[in-house]
Amino acid sequence: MPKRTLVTAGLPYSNGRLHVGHIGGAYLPADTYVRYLRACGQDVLWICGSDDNGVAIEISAMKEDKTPQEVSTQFHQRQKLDFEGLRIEFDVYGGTHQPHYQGTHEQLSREFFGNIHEKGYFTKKTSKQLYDPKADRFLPDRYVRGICHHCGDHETHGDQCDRTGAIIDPLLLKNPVSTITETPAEIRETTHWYLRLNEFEQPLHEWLESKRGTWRTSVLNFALGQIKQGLPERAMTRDISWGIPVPLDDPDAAGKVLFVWFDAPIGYISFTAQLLADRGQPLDSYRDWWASDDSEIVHFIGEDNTVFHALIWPAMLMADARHSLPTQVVANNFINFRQDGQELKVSKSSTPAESPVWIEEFLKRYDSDALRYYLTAIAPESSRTAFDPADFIARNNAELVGTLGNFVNRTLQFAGKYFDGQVPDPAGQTDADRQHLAAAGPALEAVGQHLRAFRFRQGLEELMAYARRCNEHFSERAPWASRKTDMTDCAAAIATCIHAVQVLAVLCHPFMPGAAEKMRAQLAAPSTGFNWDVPAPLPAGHTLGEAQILFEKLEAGEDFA
Ligand code: B3M
Repeated sequence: MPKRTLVTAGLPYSNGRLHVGHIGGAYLPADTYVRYLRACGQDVLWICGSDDNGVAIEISAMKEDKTPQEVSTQFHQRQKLDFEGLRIEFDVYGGTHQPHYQGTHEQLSREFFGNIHEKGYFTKKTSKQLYDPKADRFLPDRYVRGICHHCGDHETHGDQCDRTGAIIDPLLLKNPVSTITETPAEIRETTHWYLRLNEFEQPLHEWLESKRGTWRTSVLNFALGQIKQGLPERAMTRDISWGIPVPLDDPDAAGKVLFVWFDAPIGYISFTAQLLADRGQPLDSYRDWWASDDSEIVHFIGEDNTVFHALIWPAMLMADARHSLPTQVVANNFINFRQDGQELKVSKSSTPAESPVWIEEFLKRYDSDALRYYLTAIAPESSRTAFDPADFIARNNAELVGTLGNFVNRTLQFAGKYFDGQVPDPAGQTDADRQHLAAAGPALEAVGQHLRAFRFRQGLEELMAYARRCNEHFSERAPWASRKTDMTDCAAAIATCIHAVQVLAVLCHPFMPGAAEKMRAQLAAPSTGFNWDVPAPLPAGHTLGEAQILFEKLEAGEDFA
């Protein structure tokens, strides 16, 4: 039985467009992983969707003079198109407040909250909170900013330290200011339901320790470090109007909603449930994925989401006790944008709207595989990296066009020109040919090993190392010379290289699905999906497809603003 794996990537807030940093940090590695697992014959579900509730969407709506529903639907649709353009192909792209998903999402979120409440893990507490007297409302999370009480030397929002990701107690912020009216915040009393995270310190510690050797140390060190400092209780309800009403029959709950970080991860489950229901399966069949020892759950996230996926979400799952804990949390660092020697954060306010760092803009000018390649090559797996336009163009031209594309092109052009577009007879294969053929299996194994261990960058390097060997083999075998002296030898060399193109199509598929498909079309190979195995060589006499350019050469100094 192939293993079942459920893969998720952090649900993007539906209040902005996606940029290269989002993609390289979570969605692309996850999509690459999914494609690889499927090529290995595994049963996979790939789940994502928009995070539509909460403060961030409410603030955007306020600023844009729209309703939260309008804002979230607009960006939900935009993000969906961006993902499709990049060939990031989820099984479902739900949305916590999108009509088709909202019902199931709300139902499961209410059940979660109700269950944890019944088990007594919440403390109902009236406490002091920051309040904006001008806007006449409380200021949870990103509604307030002030000087970070951990670092003491920079401004941050009321949910977490923008620099280290640590949990913030908004009451400890120095000089807190409302982000709605920019007036100083006051302190007033309000009632909320707090999850006593401290009760899960021990089980979380044991669980995290059991992940040593399989999880990235950065994730473990961060999470274990937080436990060491002590996990504060966290309010799981909020004084805002956009979200899921607190499902309690208690007058103090009136007008309050669930904390967005309470319901958002439940979105992973509710979108799974909705997907399976849409496929005609019973609603609770999601439990085969979420509550079964045969299923693994892998979360891909950006670094700032670590505290939620490695501590708070697992604590919720432990409290609820009806679902499995994540098998793996793969957190990547941020990708900045390098311009004129400076590293900048991509942001709505400072990055020009037409800059190709926004995916919508990128796709108007460039091919998605070029971006998939570059973002994997600079994947921020152990530290922050930067998207550098000059480097993007240079690597596209040298590596994709000059190495990979060049090998595929020269091989297929040669077969087209001198062998009537057919696979030539391999009978005269030499030891060098046989050695090259024998390198295919180890190349697949090496790339696969890296992907299984979430080392996407090294996986891609192995692929390129194989592509370079292919090019060298072509050059060493010099078919342009043997064509004039020894046609049997020439035929064997080209047959060997055509087989290497077949192998490259398999290797490329997780990273650059478009290029892989183009290679297969040029080979006119039977379309049986991509299997992570050395493909059977196309037989001599097989008619190849039309040769076409795999990757476009880009001009230096293109229009990255
Ligand atoms: N929307 C945060 C973010 O986009 C949040 C992720 C939710 S994952 C359950 O960074």
